[in-house]
Amino acid sequence: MQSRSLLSGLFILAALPLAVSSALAADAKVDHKGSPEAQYLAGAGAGAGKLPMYQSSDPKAPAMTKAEFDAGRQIYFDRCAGCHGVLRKGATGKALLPEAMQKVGTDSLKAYIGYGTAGGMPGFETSNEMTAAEVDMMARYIQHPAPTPPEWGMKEMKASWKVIVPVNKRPTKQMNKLNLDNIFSVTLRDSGELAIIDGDSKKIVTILKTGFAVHITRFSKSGRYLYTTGRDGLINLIDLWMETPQTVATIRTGSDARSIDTSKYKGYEDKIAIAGSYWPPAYVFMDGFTLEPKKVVSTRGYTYDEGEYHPEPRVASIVASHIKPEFVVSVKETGKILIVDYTDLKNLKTTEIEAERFLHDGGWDSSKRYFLVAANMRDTVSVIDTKENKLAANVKVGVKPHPGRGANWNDVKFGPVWATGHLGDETIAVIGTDPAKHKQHAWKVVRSLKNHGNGSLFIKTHPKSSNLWVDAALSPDAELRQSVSVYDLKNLDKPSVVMNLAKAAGITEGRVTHPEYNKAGDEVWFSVWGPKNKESAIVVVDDKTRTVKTVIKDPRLVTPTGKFNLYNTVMDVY
Ligand code: DHE
Repeated sequence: MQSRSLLSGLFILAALPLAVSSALAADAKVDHKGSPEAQYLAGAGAGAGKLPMYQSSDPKAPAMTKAEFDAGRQIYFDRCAGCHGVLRKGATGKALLPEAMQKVGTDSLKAYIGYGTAGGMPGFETSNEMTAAEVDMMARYIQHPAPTPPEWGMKEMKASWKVIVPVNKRPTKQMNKLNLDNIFSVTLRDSGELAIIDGDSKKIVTILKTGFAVHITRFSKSGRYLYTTGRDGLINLIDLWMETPQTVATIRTGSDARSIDTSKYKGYEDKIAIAGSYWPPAYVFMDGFTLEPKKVVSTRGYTYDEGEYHPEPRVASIVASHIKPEFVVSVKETGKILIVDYTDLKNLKTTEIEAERFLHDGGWDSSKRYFLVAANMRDTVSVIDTKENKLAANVKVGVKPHPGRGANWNDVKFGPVWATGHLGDETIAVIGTDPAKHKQHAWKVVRSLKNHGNGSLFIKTHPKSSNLWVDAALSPDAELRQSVSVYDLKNLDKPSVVMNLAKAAGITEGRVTHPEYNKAGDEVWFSVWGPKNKESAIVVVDDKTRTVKTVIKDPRLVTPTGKFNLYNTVMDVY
């Protein structure tokens, strides 16, 4: 296929490791069903596909009925926009503009979409994500001009905003007996729900309806409120003081979103919430107690390096500073970090820092002065000094770093360090983080550990632990993606011990991901993320003995992914 080689890079996508995709293509034994690789890259149902749009017609594009076009638009937003951008102008994946797509033609496009590419796109037909008819429809769809989803401004946000329980009707003290510091908020990805689990008894306290495929949970500084954002931009504010925690306000801040946080600085605790959107590309300040939208700021603009205008630079991670009244907002496609002072929203002061393009996820160093964020498509970790408000360093790491919030420890040789795993190789990069007392190691990769597989999503340790836990959740090898590596932080020259936690939970299909410690730092919780219609579980491991302590199973635990311990999340302990 001549056009196949011509186009081998056409659909290169954000985060799927090349080795994973090659393995997917090569290894017929790999289980593709409900493939999280495809879901990871392509998202799972942003809300933009549901909104009314103008459909323009191009006489050179292949024919489509209105029904096909509408279905194609929904599939595009659910499966493709995460990487190629809502406007198809390219984001972490390549641009898919109609003129270029028409040159490729329907047959070749069908082959790429159906079988995937060496550049990293999963095969949507081989993974059963799309039927042959849908692949054919999508091959035609992307030859048409991309419809633009509507903007979502203050008017739309206000219209979507609901206060279900007003502040004066909420309890004045905690009405339940939960040890709130040790609760876990667990994303039930494919059921559009959230489980609140009591970390002490390991019992499910409640399951709450949320936005679609909630991405993250963050908690207010006081620990009373829980905030989630769905991929569809629906935010839930949950009051943990109620007898049974319940949603007290909701708002839709956009149609495609991933990040949320709240003010942590002294005097501003709980007061201001901020949410970032992929579409429209913007961040929004809200009242922390009611979610009333206060101010929306667009992130459209120019790439930091080439000065090219980008129409949809998406908001990736947002963190709240502990040392200043500021939020740190990562803007993916332009490669900028915005440090936004929230003390005066009317006269907003923002420091714009040139970092690196394709910013994604990240966390604080142990001093909470430096924010380390992965620029995954540039194999870089950008380090932001939030005291001086400037870039401290861009550190070259392995292929497609993916830290979650990363892991901090005091290394026996190198002093304070922070670490990330990688999607695209088997290494774990350990970076020195203490320019004051260990200057020679600061912002350098001081160790490179070997993980049990590639496709790592999350890594974790705890100040009270001497273990480091790393998953390989997107490995194409079933044994590896069901296993985690545990390293002895006192002896990192020793190889890791690899534990298959899915097997320990009696689950055959599924992957093990997102280690999260309890407050005491003596247990580490893992999700065994099974297919939607099959069993999943949460495995609690005793950190000291490295043995399984409890397996939490319940038919309501549908596709658990991220888990957030209240205390560790509020205090940024990781
Ligand atoms: Fe995530 C964090 C974006 C796919 C589970 N993910 C983040 C953050 C961003 C992001 C920007 C940082 C938020 C912050 O800290 O403010 N994720 C994206 C994507 O764009 C991508 C690649 C595709 C998509 O369309 O969503 C994607 N993510 C996934 C998944 O498939 C995962 C594994 C399962 C799921 O639930 O969807 C997943 N992402 C997570 C989790 C975090 C996260 C659990 C929070 C990590 C933490 O410990 O803080």
